[in-house]
Parts: sequence; structure tokens; C-alpha cells
Amino acid sequence: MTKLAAIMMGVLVAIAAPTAGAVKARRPITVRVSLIDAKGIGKPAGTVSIKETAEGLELDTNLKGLPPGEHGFHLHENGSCAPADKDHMPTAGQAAGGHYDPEGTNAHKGPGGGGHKGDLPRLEVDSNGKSNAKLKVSGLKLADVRGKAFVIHEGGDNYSDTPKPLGGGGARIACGVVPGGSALARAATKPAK
Ligand SMILES: [Cu+2]
Ligand SMILES: [Zn+2]
Repeated sequence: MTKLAAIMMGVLVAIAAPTAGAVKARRPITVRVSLIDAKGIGKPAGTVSIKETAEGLELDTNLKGLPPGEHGFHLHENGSCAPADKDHMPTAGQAAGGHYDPEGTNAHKGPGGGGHKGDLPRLEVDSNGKSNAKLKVSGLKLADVRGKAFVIHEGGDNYSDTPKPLGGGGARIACGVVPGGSALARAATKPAK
């Protein structure tokens, strides 16, 4: 190898190394999830860690204290897990608003289905009330989820608005706000008293 070639190699390595490091160094965000009811926020129910990858997000769930079975799981548009009125009744997690739908599709079609971007893969909770899974979600970035809320529903999710709207999961039973987002966005999502 000539001296010049050796110097060039060194330069290439120096340029490539920090770039690769910067992509990998993006640290996961951890969302603390709590059980919720019409009175407010209750016991801790574990965490969801969010990692951004080239394909989208990877959600690492470490949840506990949930009813066994399938549960609808979505990103809702407001960063609040508080109750709010629905049909004049205080309702669990209602302040989280609807499914994240930046394109205004008004359609619940499940993950990657072209409807709500907040439609996530449904959760499987084992007989011990735990859900430990790595869920891959394409089409979402960290910037999309910051300042919004993950909501877990009582029932499952058929990734459709029929026979029941929004996958049929019904009541909201657990919720966690993703840290971050602008102060303005947070103020706008404070539940009405
Ligand atoms: Cu939901
Ligand atoms: Zn949806």
C-alpha cells in the first residue's frame, strides 16, 4: 500500500465511524404505563421502551397487571391519560383523544393498513398478566410519538371499524404518555376541568 493510500484509508475510517455511531447511539425512550379508570390514574403497569430503527419503531413491552388475553393497543393523539367526559360521563383515559391520524383518514385499519397511523399491533397478555414483546411498527418515527399517549383497551382489536368502531376494544384500561413534545402541545392537551 502506498503512503497516500494508507492516509486515504485512515480518512475514510474517520469519516465513517462517527456517522455509524450517531445512528446507533439514539437511546430508547421509556414510557411508564399505568392502569386507568374513570377516577384517574392508578397503579403502575410496567413500561414500553421505544427505539427508532431504519424501518420504523421497535416497541419493547414490559407490561404487568393486565387482564390476560388480547388487547387493542394504539397511539392516541393527546399526551394525557386523565379521564374526561364522554356522553356526559367521566370516562377512563378519554383525555388521550382519538387514534393518531395525521392524514385525517378517519379509518381504523390496523398497523400499516393505511388508516390511523397510531394503530399498533395488538398486545397478548399471558395468564400472569404480563406482556413482554418486541413489536415492530413501520411508518412511525420517534418524532411522531413524542408527547402522545399509548392506550391499552379492555378488548382485542380486529383492525377494522366493523362490526364495532376502532377495532372493538372498548374501554381504555391502561395508558402511558410518551415524554417529549412541545410545551404548547402539552398545554393544548390538558384535560378540561
Ligand atoms: Cu386506542
Ligand atoms: Zn385506529
